[in-house]
Amino acid sequence: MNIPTNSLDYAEGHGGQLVVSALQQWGVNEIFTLSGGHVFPIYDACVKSHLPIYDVRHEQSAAFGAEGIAKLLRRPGVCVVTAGPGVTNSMSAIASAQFNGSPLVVIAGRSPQARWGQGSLQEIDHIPFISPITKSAYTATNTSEIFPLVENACNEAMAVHRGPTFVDIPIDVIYSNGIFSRSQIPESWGEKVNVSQSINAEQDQTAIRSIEEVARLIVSSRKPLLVAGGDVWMGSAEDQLKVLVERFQIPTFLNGQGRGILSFDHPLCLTRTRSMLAQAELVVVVGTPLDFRLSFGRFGDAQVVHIVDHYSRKANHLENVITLHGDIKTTLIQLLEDAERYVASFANSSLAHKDRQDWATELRELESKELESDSEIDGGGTIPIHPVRIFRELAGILDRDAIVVGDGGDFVSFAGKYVRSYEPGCWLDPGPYGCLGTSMGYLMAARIAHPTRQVVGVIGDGAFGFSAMDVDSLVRLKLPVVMVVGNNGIWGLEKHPMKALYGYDVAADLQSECRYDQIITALGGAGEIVRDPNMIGEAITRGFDSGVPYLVNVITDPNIVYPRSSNLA
Ligand SMILES: Cc1ncc(C[n+]2csc(CCOP(=O)(O)OP(=O)(O)O)c2C)c(N)n1
Ligand SMILES: [Mg+2]
Repeated sequence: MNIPTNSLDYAEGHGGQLVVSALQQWGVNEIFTLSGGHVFPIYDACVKSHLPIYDVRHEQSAAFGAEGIAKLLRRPGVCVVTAGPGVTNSMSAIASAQFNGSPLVVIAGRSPQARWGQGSLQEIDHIPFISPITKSAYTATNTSEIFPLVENACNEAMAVHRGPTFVDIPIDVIYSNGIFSRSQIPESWGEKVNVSQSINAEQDQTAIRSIEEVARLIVSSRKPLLVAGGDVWMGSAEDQLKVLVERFQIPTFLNGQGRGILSFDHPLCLTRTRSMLAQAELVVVVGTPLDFRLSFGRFGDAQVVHIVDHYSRKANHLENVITLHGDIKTTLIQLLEDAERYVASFANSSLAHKDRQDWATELRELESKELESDSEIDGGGTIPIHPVRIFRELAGILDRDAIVVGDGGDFVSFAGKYVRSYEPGCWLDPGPYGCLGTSMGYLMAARIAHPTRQVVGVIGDGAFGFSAMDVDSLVRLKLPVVMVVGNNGIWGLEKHPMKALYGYDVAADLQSECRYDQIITALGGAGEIVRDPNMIGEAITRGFDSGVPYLVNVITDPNIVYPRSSNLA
């Protein structure tokens, strides 16, 4: 969905009503918030329009919740925060949304315009510090600007390359009445209110020429590999991607929101053999940056092709990469057409070539061997539990459309490797900004977006602490989810590297065997502690059956280190 579902030419009311009318054009069906008098009129409008309000215990969860909705439903996710600290508390989540290309729309209160500079409560100019982490950040200086600014924020957030946008509204402006009339937008508002902007970037002409070249490479390469990421999902291009890899039999890795575009059991889906990227002749990377997760785009001698949704996503640190930019779905459709033409006109395409078939077979066999060794890795019945054992148990319990939220260090790296994704839009990780504390917001979003599916969080004990109080919101708002905490009693991803570097570590220990399950019980949910690996499965099943937020506190072995090969810095 790349256009507003319902475009209004006229709206009137107090500032809150103008905000909500503008949001509803995009099918926005909820807001996440933490209370503040600066934004009461928005609540009033939500109540009158029957728009659900999800109120949380820390603005980080409001912003992550809204970002989660944006990622799962591919439309603007909206949080409403109060002036000053409400905004500063949201900033890590806004920065995460920028890294993830998520259409997060942040509407904030602001101290009164009429008294600006006189020292009102929470008076701070948000725009200078919010601008660098958003696509646009504006202040509504009169009530009639509110509707077009909020509309613009949604359009801009959804336009490629997607990302967060921000509007703040002074308290004296939002409490006043105003009208919006599309035919009467003053030209003097300029780019601030550009309601006629095009939503999608034009397909670039030079890109169209390069598409032919890439098609030729795909057809003629004897050792191709493909990597697809979140912008394929966000650009609704998952079907085209699947057709491309199936038609041209390209073994494929998926990362971030791209997971599940090929199901885990698809013969072309690879999860364990990333090191083979360095052996490929051609690596096509679609809809994900060439960052630390992909060895900064350096794959041995492979020719690298990078397909991105906007020219700003080009990897400027690399040379000799062929970059195609423009709407990903359109690019893939064109690529498919050109590749078919190339196959038809050149009998010597390598599609049927033995080398190419051997390559696919080699990868498949390697992948199968790695998968078979899972049961050796997870330590079987060892106590304390090996974290990988948890994912073996989960694999037997989760439905194919279950939503898995990951928040933590090593525990989430294990999750990334061992969780099986079968459908797109079922995996929420923090993304390349790597911010701990996403889980409660993302879990709320998952439950709201998909009320009947299994929703499970896999959360490090350290990560859990960042948003633990928002278990209260899950309970209060009746959003049942299962949280599996990998409790190794340490900040694992920091403790082990520090020890390796210095021979000792500091500031990396947490309480051993802390009863996180009792926190959730105290807050009105339920939970249990698990020390025996044979009890993990039953405990998780009890969680799904409980109908309340449920925490399975699994005591894991602090000596297990995730075997990390990627260079984080
Ligand atoms: C907000 C934030 N603070 C600090 C970090 C640095 N950091 C990355 S992983 C990690 C450890 C996470 O510990 P835990 O959630 O218990 O997972 P474990 O590594 O122990 O499995 C830390 C502190 C971060 N990524 N984000
Ligand atoms: Mg830990």
